[in-house]
Amino acid sequence: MKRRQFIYRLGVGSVTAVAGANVLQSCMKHDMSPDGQAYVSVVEPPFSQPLSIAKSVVNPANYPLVARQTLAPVIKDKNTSVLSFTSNSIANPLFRVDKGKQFSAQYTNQTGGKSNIHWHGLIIPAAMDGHPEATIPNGGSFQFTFPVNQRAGTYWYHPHPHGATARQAYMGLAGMFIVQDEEEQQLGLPAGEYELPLILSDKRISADGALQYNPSMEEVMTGFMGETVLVNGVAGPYHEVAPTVYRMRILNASNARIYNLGFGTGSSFTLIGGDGGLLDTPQKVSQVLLSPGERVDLLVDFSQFSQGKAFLRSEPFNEGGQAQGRQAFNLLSFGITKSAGSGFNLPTTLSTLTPLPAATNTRTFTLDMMETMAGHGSMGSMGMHRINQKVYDPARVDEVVKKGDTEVWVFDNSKGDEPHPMHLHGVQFRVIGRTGQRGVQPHERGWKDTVLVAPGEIVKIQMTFADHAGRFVVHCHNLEHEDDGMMLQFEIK
Ligand SMILES: [Cu+2]
Repeated sequence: MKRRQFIYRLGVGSVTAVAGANVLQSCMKHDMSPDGQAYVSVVEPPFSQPLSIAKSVVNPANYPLVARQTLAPVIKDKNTSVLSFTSNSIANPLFRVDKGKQFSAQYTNQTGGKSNIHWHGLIIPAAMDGHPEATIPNGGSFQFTFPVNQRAGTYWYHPHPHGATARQAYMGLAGMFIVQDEEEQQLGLPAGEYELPLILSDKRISADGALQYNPSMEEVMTGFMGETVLVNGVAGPYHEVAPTVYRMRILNASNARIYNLGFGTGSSFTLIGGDGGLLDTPQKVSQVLLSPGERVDLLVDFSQFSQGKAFLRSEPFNEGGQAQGRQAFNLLSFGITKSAGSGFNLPTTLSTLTPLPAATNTRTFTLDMMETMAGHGSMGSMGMHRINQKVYDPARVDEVVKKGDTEVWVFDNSKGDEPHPMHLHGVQFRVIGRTGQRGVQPHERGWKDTVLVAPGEIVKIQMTFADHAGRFVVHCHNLEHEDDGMMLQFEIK
């Protein structure tokens, strides 16, 4: 069902409940573009704040991970009330764990509500995964302990309590989790000051510096976007570099905003990894589309820019439905002011991608808005976003998968008009097909845990459920869609 049809049905009087009237009012108050879409344009701040790089915590043991309320200097000369794992900052700890090591953290919840942590992309036991029902009450603690036994890659962590994930992640609770292994270390990729972990998230910030999170019903449909894009928790960051090759690990930790990343007209960069680590071979590109939850690992050579400056940017794109992709904007300013360090020679081969066994089962997941208003008494928790016409129900297991089986899962968004970045817990998958013009993208050649299914597309993924039995979830990583119930449970048995 198309969104405009949906709004129309609301408007013609099918909604009579009081809550529905309020919802409709908030809908009408919201600024809509001429085609009826909610879109929040990005406003570029002056790029004058130093880029903050999170401090690495290597192979942590019993790391005290306290999710708390604190004040952070998100925009210049203002203190913003945020949720964070760090005092007075939303630059959260960057965990670096060697493959084969045990990770442990003593988590304490001081958020004010129930919360937990999902270790996005990590293949760990179900009890450690941060299932949406496995929450810790405010004031409570939980010992996260799990072995890290997967290939090197850029993973991340964020809260996952059903219904509050979007607000808690938006308020600042997200960090990067890097797995390192020998295969990757042998490549001698740029490291130290030549490696930049970058977390992108957009916020709505009022003049007094307060973070706003108050999605209207229209924004539950599109996802909540802010006018200010933060990089590592700072608006308008500036960083000095040398005219040489840098490695950037970029995480889109935004609730709903998609970025079409690049460095401007005529420039190029090299993709070396995606969600689940290194690609097989380097991919030279000029843009990469990164939806919420996805990561990309790239090399950029600053010697290609002759003006002594460059920007990490987002370019216009067509895969965001009608609601986004119109605007180009800068994210991070680079001054190419330092003297060049040693050069870096890119290898022709990065990694070997083990082929998957043949699939023995195919499941199709149809992504759509609700088909009918019937049966929805409560407009406040109506769950408009559906997978196979179902809204998330913690009491219901939607799919049962046999441990060790290889399956193809099909995400069918052919009738939808919203982009849905689909994420599976508990496994890494391969993208084996996408209908339409785009096909499988260069950054999707390797292992993935989140894949953008744009409006009109059908995307096929394949994976082996090899590692851990238990209950996991598959959901949209547009966090407003997720909290709205666009999530199903699967059990590996
Ligand atoms: Cu979605």
